[in-house]
Amino acid sequence: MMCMRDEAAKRVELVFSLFDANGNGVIDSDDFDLMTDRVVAAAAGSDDSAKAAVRAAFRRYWTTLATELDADGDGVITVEEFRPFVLDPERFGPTIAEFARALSALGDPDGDGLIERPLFVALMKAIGFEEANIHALFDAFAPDAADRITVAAWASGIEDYYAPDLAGIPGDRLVAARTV
Ligand SMILES: [Ca+2]
Ligand SMILES: [Ca+2]
Repeated sequence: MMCMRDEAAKRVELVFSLFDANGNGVIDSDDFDLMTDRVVAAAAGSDDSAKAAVRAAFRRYWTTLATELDADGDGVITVEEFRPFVLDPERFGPTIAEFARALSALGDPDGDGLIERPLFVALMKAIGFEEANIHALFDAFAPDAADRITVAAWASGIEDYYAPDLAGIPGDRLVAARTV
């Protein structure tokens, strides 16, 4: 049995609550359609291939959950099913790696490898994170003098967010100051 930190459980419980975009308490295909449309709408400056890549990554995220977890075929995933599965790097790591690459690329429409704060905030707000926590996360990625972070920093931050044994990482900022 692998070590699962409380912080890791809280991180993915937050993701679960945000991904339940239609608010019915479970994750379903409809949620991913809503979430994907919101994120793509926030990425207005990205080209079609970057938008297609993030759509494919969201679709893979959902189909991995549905294929691996929805044994009874009712089309919904509960938080009790979601939490241990997405925190299992053996089973979910490749899906998260693709998701991290595609999402972080949306932050860099001009392809210079750097992400400015306003676009980062817009994309993370589209997912549903709280604005103050998004700024805290951006700051934790150590932006440069021009207030930019690297695409690589965000991509690895997303992968770390799903690491069962990590705590005290930038991604914890998304949970820490939660007001609800
Ligand atoms: Ca739902
Ligand atoms: Ca850029």
